[in-house]
Amino acid sequence: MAVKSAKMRELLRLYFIMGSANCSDNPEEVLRSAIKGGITLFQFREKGKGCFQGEEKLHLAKRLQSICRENHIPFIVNDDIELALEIDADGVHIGQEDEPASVVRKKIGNKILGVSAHNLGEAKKAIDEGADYLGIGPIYPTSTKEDAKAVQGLSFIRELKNANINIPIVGIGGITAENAAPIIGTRADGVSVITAISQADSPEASARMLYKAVHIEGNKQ
Ligand code: 3NM
Repeated sequence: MAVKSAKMRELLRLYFIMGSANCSDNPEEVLRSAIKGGITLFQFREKGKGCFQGEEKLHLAKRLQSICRENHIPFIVNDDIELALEIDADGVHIGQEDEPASVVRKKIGNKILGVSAHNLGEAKKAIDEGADYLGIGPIYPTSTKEDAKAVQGLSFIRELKNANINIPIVGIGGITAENAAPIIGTRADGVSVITAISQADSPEASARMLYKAVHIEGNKQ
């Protein structure tokens, strides 16, 4: 673990994930707008149809990273450890198909390490191998991730809590301001969102509504 859990929990509150394929508008404008609306963490996830590769990907990453830096929002890179190291990102997020978390932890030192987990075995392994937080999903149906697993609702978050697993966790998949509250109600630390912000007419307004939804629910606890 590289970050104190309390700090990690705060950062996970409203975690915006995006790459060029998720935006109909200019990604830099979308990110600036989302930051104004209150996102707490950002992940660069350059995947999907027509996504950038090589130099183009590197340039977009650097532009988005500098917007995050200006606004003190930590910048996480999805999957691409080499890119994260090259631009000195604040962390990486990996799935189960990527290199083992233990190998990634060695490569990135004390940067933030997030791991997607879908069952107790994967969760325990990720924790043992040095994850700072777990991504849990898909909570609701999503069409953003082509190879998403079956929708799990809140059942796996409850299972983790019942097993006394207390690593910071964030829900993902089909989350909007309307359906975010139950996830926080299950004591997840936050929500991660692509479409509800990246495709909104106003990313700022959408982020603000999500921020309110998670805070109102969080304050009840
Ligand atoms: N990971 P949206 S679901 C990137 O289940 C990702 O691990 C998932 O996008 C998982 O907010 C997902 O548009 C897509 O539904 C989330």
